[in-house]
Amino acid sequence: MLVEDLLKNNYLITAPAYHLLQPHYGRDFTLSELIKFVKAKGKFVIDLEIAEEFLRGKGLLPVERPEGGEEKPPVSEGKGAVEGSISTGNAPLSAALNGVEMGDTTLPVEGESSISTGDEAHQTPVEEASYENEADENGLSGGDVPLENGDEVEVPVVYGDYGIPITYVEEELPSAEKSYDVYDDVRISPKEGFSYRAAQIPDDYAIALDLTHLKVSPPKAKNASGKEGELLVESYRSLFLSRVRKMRRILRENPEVGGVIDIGKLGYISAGEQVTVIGLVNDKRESAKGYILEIEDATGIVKAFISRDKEDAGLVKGIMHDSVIGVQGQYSGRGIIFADRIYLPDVPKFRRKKPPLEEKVYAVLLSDIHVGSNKFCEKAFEKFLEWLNGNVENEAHAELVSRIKYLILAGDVVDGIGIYPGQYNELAIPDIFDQYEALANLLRNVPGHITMFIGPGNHDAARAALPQPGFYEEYARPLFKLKNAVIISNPAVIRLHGRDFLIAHGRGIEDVVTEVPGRDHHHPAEAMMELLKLRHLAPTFGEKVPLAPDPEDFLVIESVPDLFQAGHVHVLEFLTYNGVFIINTGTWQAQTEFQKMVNIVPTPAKVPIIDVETARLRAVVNFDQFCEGV
Ligand code: D5M
Ligand code: FE
Ligand code: ZN
Repeated sequence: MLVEDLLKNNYLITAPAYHLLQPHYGRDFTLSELIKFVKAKGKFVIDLEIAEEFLRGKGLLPVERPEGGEEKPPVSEGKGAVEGSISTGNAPLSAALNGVEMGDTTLPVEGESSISTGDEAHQTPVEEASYENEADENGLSGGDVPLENGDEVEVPVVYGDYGIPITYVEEELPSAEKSYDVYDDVRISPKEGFSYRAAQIPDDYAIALDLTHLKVSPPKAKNASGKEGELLVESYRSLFLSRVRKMRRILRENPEVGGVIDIGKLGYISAGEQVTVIGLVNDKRESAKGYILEIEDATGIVKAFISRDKEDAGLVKGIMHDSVIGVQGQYSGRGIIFADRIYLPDVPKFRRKKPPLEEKVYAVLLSDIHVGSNKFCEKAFEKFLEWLNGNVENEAHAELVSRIKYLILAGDVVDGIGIYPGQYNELAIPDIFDQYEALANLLRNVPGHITMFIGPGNHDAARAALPQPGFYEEYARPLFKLKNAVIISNPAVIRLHGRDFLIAHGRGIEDVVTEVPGRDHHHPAEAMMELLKLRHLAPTFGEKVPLAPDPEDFLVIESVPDLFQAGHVHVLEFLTYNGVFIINTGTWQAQTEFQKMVNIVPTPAKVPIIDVETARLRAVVNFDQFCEGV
């Protein structure tokens, strides 16, 4: 059946086109011939015009169409098919492609992601069958629908793929056809004679933090005795206990932190004694004279007061809800500690230098490509690919390109479907499969000696809650098939030639800018520095960033990285904090309507190049002159 075969390949056909083509299908032309023809036209809806052109090309139709000679469906004597109506069964195309979610926000179910693919259209043939029956039973042959009270009203009639009339009472189908480019004709190969030094240098990478095999099934809703929610609460409890345990280990590396006791043992302490506790910050409040923090560990809860005149009171503003800190002070004997010191987990001020490398190698760090968005800077990205292939202006650029050995993509690699209100209107590629196909078509032009590391973000087909173990393979298959790509989790730690690169998409930044005074999304590297001080990628529970109820907290920054990369905010910014190079790598998407509304001003199409040896910035190459809307 032509319709089904086309649907399987994600092509739609209008009723008139169907009636024209079907009699010839399998006899005079094959499916792949038709698809090739339509694909070359950049269309995904086969309408009468395309069908005629196709048949004419095969000599199956007279060259000129007779005046008014439109094919009518042979099925009924009713009105002709509504031209331009797209056959998607009872699901209007806009609904089939639009009102969709990208996975659950908090509790995804294993193997059951609710990502729209436009697949709703695949139901058509089955539903058509039932229309056929209904149509027969009701004796519908035209546009007159008998109502119960005997009145008759005129309603528009649309013919389904099988020529069966379908009565649409409500929504008109969009008549505009959509067509889009998935970059399958973008083919760039290394410039002849260009010599890549990096191709001679052996690969040296390991994924030091890899969550791609993390099991993503959430705890069951009910426990053995049928009680709802208990297992979930238990999971979160073990997540936070894991967080406290890991942070204790980190804090104990600080020689200033000593004599830590469990909060539950404070009862044995006499008033006036010095104590140190480590725990989650449940609550943070300002009082007339200072700040009151509520601290919780596995054994109990205690309040800590720090007076505004203490030096460490300045640290309070950077303490986010549910982060873990240490507090040292005098125990009052009545459930309160008068704090002298506050310890953030933080990173040590100085780091031991790593042994030098024999040769310079570079890594390109990117994020938020947003392929599929109509604001994706495709031209700039293609220019960047050409540059990677040795089309450079001068020797300085040639040196950069020649030594690039790694390319890291930190999430939001495609724009996804149904991510924010009104996104559909800003999609150039309204299909998640095609978005990944398009991305892979671009990335296959990255020279083979460059290893790509690709991780997910909140726009990707992946678990929405953090951490994100990777992409759902069934949607992002083209990425998995790229020969020189390694799929990484969000977060991940990539060890390049002995240097640790912590890679995260960076949603935690959202909570920093809402919770920490003085931080905003125009300065994402500063917000990342706050996360690094707290040694956590997204500490706050229950605000903007959904955290998965995994039994272990993988968002703790357990070992001090040499470099910390995130994206998400779409603004390129970098700084060095206590020897860690922090960089937000911007985007390849020009400002969207939504971002205009919330005053986010992106800095698209900038390519930061990292010297792996020093884990510092070597250069930023700018392609934004090729990005429209900047
Ligand atoms: O995020 C792109 C930018 O938009 C980033 O700065 C976060 C911001 N953003 C994303 N969602 C929201 C909501 N709901 N409110 C305010 N700001 C938001 P991206 O992940 O690429 O959409
Ligand atoms: Fe993004
Ligand atoms: Zn994002």
